[in-house]
Amino acid sequence: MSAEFRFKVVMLGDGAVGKTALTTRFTQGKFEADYKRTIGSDFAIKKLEFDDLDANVTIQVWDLAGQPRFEVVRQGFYRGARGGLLVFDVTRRRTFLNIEDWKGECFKNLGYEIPLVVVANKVDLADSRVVPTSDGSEYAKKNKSLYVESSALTGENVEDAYASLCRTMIEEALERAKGGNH
Ligand code: G3D
Ligand code: MG
Repeated sequence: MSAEFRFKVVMLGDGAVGKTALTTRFTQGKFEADYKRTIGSDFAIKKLEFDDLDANVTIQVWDLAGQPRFEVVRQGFYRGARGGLLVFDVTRRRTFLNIEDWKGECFKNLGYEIPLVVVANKVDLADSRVVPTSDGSEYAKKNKSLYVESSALTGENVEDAYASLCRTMIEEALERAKGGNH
């Protein structure tokens, strides 16, 4: 029998970097508005199978709608998260510089660190790209994070971003089961 895992994953990053587009693409259009929309966040569900690990994973992807004014929304958004996508837009350097703040807010709210994948999104816009691969991958390496270059528009590497994060989350869950923290 395969092992079953359930993980909450949070989408982090500035407005318009493609968090919702990535989530929608990954969950194949089954992005269901939830009652939480009224207070500023939504989640969508997707299942992935990892035959080599004999594992089935249910991923609950949480996406903040805009910039909620209330701290309590943020707390609920982060609560219980086991992984995150730190998304920036390769055509806007500011969004790359801001991922550090998103990471900080996430860890502060949770009170513990979670695996993150740095996602350089909109690589289809090659002509207006200003953040090169070297900058993104160096940041990810320094933060012991995975690095993926994606396009929610073409679908390039979208599933890969979530799937590679899943592998790390599975490893961490197995560590916890052996008697680690959280
Ligand atoms: P957000 O959820 O992070 O705020 P969205 O961002 O997913 O709403 O995306 C913001 C805009 O960027 C949208 O355009 C969306 O279509 C576009 N976008 C998202 N990902 C990509 C991508 O990989 N490539 C390109 N070319 N565009 C992308 P609109 O015009 O609808 O505001
Ligand atoms: Mg959005």
